[in-house]
Amino acid sequence: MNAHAGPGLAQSDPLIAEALANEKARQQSQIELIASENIVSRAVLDALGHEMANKTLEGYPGNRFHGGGQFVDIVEQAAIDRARELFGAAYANVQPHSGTQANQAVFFTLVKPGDRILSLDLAAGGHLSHGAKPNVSGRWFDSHHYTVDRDSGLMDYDEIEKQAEDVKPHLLIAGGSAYPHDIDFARMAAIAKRAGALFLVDMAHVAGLVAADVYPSPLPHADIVTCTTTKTLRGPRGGLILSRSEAYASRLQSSIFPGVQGSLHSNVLAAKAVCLGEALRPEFREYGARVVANARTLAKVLQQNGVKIVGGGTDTHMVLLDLGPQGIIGKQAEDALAAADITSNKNPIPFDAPRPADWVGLRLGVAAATTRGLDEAAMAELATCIADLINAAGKSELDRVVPGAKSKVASLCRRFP
Ligand code: DSN
Repeated sequence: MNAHAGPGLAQSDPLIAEALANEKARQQSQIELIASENIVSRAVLDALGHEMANKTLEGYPGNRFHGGGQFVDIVEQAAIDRARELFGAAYANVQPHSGTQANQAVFFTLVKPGDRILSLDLAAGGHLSHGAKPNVSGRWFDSHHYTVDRDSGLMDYDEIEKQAEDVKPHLLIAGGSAYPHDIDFARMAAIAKRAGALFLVDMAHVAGLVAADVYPSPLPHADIVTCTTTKTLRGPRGGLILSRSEAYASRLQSSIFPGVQGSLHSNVLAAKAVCLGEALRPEFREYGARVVANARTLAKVLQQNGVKIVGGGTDTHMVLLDLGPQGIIGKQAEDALAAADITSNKNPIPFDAPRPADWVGLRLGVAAATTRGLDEAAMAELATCIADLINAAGKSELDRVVPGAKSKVASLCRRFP
C-alpha cells in the first residue's frame, strides 16, 4: 500500500467512516430515482480509490509538466481511444473535471464575453451552465433561451428557427438536464448553420444511451459535444469533450489546460477509461435498451394511475411529472416518495414558477434502478407505489399509503440487491 503510515479510516476518522457506511446502507435500502445518478462497477470504484490519486500531472500524454507520468499516460491515452471508438469521434478530451467545466472550455474555445448564446430554457429542461443568469455563463454571455411547445411539451423546431434568425447567436446549444425526448440534432445543426452559429450539444444525461445506440447520436451534427461520465454512462464524476473532427482540437486542448483547469485527476482518468471500456461491451447495449424500456414502463403505469407526464412519455431514462392535477408542489411529492425510501428530486416543468419552492414538477430517472436489476415487471410495481404516494401526497391518506409502499420498496431492494 502506498498510503502513508497510519490507521485506517474507521480508527482515524470515525465521523467520516460512519457517514460513508451510512451512505452505503442508504443506497442499498432505497431505490434511487435521481436521473443524474447511477451505480458504478466495482472496477470503476477500484480505479477511483487507487494510489494513482497521489499523482500530480499537467499537460497531455507524452507532453507533461511533471515527471513520473508514464503510467497515467497509458491510462489517459486508453480513455481517449475508448471515448473516440465509443462515440465515433475524431477528437476526445477526457480531462474535464465536470460537465460544467467541459462546457466552459467549449465557451473559451468558441465564443467571447458578450457574444450571444441560445440554449434551452432551464425550466424546459436546460442546464445552468448554458447561460442561466446565476451561472458564470449567464454573466459573461448575452444569453437567450428557447423553450418547448406549451401543449406538447416538445421542442418546436420552427419556433427555434425563428428565434435563431432573430437572435443570430454565435453559439446554439442543445441538450440539458430534464428534456426526456429525442432531439432532432440534424434539424438543430441546420438551424445553427442558417443563423451563422456554431452548434454545441451537451449530452450529459443521455451519453450512455447514445453509447448503447438507443438514442440519436449528436456526433455527426454538432461542432462539439460535451457530456459527463456519470449518469447513464455509469462512470465516475467527470466530463468529456468530443468532436467529429479535429478542427477545434488544439484550441480545446489548451482551453481545458491551462484555460479552465490545472492538474488532472489521475485516478478519475483511470475510472473514466474503465467505464468507457465497459460501455464498449455488448452488455452495455442491452443495458441501454433496458433503461429506456424501464423508463417507458414507469411513464405508462404512472399515466394509467392518473399522473401527468410532461411530453406524454419518454425516449430516455427520464420521466418528468407535472403535479398540477394533484395540486401539490414537487417538494411534497419528493418527500412523499422519500417516506417510502424512494429518492427523487423536485424539478421545474416547462413554464414553471421561478422559485424552486414553487416548482410543480418531479424528475424520475431509472438508470441506477436498472443497473440494480429491476426489470419492467418490477418497474411497474414500483410505478404503482409511486402513483399511490403522489396521489396521496399533501393529504391525510398519505399516512395510510406510506407503510405499504415502504414495504414494497424494501422487498424490491431485497430482490435486486
Ligand atoms: N445537472 C444535475 C442533474 O441533472 O441532476 C447534476 O448532474
